[in-house]
Amino acid sequence: MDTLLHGTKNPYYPGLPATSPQPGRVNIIGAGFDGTACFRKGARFGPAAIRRVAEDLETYSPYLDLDLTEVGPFYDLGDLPFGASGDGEADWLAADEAFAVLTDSLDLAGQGVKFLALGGEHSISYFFVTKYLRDFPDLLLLHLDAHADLRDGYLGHHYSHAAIIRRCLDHFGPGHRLAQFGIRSGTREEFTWMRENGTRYDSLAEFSLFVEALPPDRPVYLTLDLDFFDPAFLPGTGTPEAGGEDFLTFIKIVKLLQTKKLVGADVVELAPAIDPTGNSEVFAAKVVRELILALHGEGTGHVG
Ligand SMILES: [Mn+2]
Repeated sequence: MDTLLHGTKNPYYPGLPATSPQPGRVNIIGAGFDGTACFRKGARFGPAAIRRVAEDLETYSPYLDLDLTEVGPFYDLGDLPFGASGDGEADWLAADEAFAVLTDSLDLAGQGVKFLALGGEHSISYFFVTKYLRDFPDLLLLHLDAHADLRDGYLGHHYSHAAIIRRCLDHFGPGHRLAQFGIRSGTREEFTWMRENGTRYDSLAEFSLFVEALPPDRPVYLTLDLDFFDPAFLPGTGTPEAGGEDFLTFIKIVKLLQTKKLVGADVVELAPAIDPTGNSEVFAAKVVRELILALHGEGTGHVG
């Protein structure tokens, strides 16, 4: 069985096409899916939009003082194949299975395989997060999002994008931890749960202190829902929420993560057609560039 759809253009010079995950390297993988989206669909076109506009971005980040052409090769695995039955859950499970076929024999921790997934609605993070939880018994899951995503299923979908953090928690072991920032929408029950479990950080100052205090060898996975950003900056997302963060706040967080052991990340919920100006996809591609660079650290507190 062919696990990946190939033929996509390289997103970034000098990103290289690959048919299997490359050890010790950043591996980009697209997961274009919006089968459980409840409000406005279109996230299935996110990966293609990011790849298209990324070709026109500078490869140098003045924020991190790193250049994509200098940090060593990284790879693009193409897109995960979702089913085409029209049954959201069945189609999603097909991609979950494809990712399992691709990675079941890998030990992400031992082999240093790093994934950077491009969504797609937030439910696709489940494929990656559950694998990371298996391979890193002390994983910290960092969740940047407008929404708590802690519902126990939503509108009939067990694996709904509105329930995705809850579905990841199903796989948490005693050494795993969740930390959330940017959350400004959810039910009273979700907010009570976050308060009781101490997962939600209310201010950037508080959240920064938490990240700064992490041991440099603590593995961190970042799941970034682009509606973390204020819709004034990034309107091209299915469920926008006023009162969000800006790009420079994100950069402050990335600079902290650069000194930590960032082992994987996903960037989800870009729905390019919702923003006819095209600014949202360019914004998202810039976010992705910063994360590729931040992922190039060796987990020792240094980069390069
Ligand atoms: Mn969200």
